[in-house]
Amino acid sequence: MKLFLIALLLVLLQSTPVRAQPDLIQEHAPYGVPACDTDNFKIRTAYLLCFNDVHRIPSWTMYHVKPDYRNTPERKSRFSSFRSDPDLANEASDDEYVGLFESHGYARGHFMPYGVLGGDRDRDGIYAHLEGESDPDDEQTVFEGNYMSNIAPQHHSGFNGSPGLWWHLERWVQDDMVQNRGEEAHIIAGAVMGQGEIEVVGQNSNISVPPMFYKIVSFDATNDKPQRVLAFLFPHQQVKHGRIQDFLTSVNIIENLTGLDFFQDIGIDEYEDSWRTWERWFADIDSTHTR
Ligand SMILES: [Ca+2]
Ligand SMILES: [Ca+2]
Repeated sequence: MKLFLIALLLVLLQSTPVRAQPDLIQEHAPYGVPACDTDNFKIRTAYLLCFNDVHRIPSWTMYHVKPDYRNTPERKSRFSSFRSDPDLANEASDDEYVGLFESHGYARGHFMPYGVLGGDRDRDGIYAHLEGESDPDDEQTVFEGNYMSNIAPQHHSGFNGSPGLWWHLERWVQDDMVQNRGEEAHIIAGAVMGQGEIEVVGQNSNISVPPMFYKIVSFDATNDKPQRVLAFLFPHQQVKHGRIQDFLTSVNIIENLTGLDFFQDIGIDEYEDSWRTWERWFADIDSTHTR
């Protein structure tokens, strides 16, 4: 018995520490988690997911962005393939998106973006790499970001791809603010489904196309700046018309449209138009993504 316990202890000491789920919730959603059915709520290393099994797309994802997470492996071969989600049954398959680009101009749009799936998340000094030594745990973190449950149809030319609004906002956050300026952010990326008729696509016409998307970006307080929250609400555009900051609104309006309650655990002014925050803290920052 004693030998068995010693052997067990040795095995435990050697195995890679897996981060506990409460730690991941605290990392990705320090201001509170909006409501989600238990079966559709998934905790991943790089993000939290609330999946919508009726529409077969995410309702929302929440994720922390910091400079180390920009160290994503090159998006090729095993890192570029979309994967089915082993923890959900009703997400769309990669095959169901085949032909949608040609027929509708729809890409497979990540909610939690590929560009911030990297990093040495288990702090063992090894990263996920396409070639050479590669950390299997950090690889798994990237694979989870490519699960089809993190994907919805998005217009490629005006929205998901360059120079679309979704693309510009992702790049502005991850390149200009996080990578170049060293900021950290907590982001909620989600879909607004609305009350009217919703476009459906796919061989069985059962993948919904959201009419609007939102992103609430909360930059963490720094030595000389307070927490700064920006709430973006984007119509799902076929052609980009307007700059990302032209689509700022209040957190409250997004709560109203989605029925969700964000920032439950802190007192921020959810009624304030986040354009004011933009003017005060971001308008002077020169960026190709805000022109
Ligand atoms: Ca590692
Ligand atoms: Ca709230």
